[in-house]
Amino acid sequence: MTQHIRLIGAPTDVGAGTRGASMGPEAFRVAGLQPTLEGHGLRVTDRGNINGPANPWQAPVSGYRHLAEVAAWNHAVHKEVHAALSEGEMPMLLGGDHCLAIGSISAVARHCRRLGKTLRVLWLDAHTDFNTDALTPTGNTHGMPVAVLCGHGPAELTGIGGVSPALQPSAIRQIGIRSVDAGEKRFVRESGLEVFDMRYIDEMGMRHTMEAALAGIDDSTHLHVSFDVDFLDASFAPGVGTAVKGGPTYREAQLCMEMIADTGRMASLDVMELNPALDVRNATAEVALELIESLFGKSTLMRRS
Ligand code: B3U
Ligand code: MN
Ligand code: MN
Repeated sequence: MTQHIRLIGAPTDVGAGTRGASMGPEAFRVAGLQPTLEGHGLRVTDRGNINGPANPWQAPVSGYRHLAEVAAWNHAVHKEVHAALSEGEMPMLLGGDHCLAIGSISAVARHCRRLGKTLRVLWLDAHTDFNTDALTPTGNTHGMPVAVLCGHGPAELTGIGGVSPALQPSAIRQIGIRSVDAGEKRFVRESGLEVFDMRYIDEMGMRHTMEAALAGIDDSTHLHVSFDVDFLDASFAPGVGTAVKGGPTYREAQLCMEMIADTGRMASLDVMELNPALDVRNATAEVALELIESLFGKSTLMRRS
């Protein structure tokens, strides 16, 4: 069956510490996202952009910046992502900053509960995004979505999707991690999140890392990929708000995506944190698009059996 992909743009940087991710969806369109995927035989519908409140650019209040606006955007994302899944299409959320994964993944979790599917989330990121109001050094909610999805955060966010926690830490595998705040690190350890950090990738290689992260996936698994573009090494993907050096190389990132495609189980996707204001001639959008092609099964010659 041909996969039918539904593109959902969420043009906001309301959860970020640097402005510009709000332009991400349009940069992907300019890079040719839809025709490129169609060129691989995929069906793609672009639903345009979700609307939401403007970024008020205020200081944190009780540990959070823009909580009301973040909640409004995430409710809207939840609704659209859930509608796509209910109508049998594969949602591809175009961020927007990574706080929107709260809306997206809570919708995926709700869909999985209804169908009795097992959810596995692959979180490709330089950051663990596991801060809380007490731990965050910034108040930016794009540093918090994983904690919120695991039930740690304000009711305005943990309650999106109706059931909190939306996820157990055991459903998540994080890959590419290289920047974790001090308190956040303790909380990650305590919560038992499975993190394949850059040291793990350096020592074991991307192939072994992905085999470990994808272990246990079967026919009943709904695989969700949350791709924060800052996962990639900043040397070839500079167009992100919080670039961190020492990330996966282009080849490592390609292998990561190819091995996800080989499972045949990816059923929803977020592509987040692209910041065209910091990019160079849309190169980061283009590189992210090349990786998305691999996620959908593009290979140089043919798949190895
Ligand atoms: N951990 C820091 C920085 C950060 C997290 N996610 C992004 N940046 N993109 C924070 O603000 O929580
Ligand atoms: Mn992130
Ligand atoms: Mn990140």
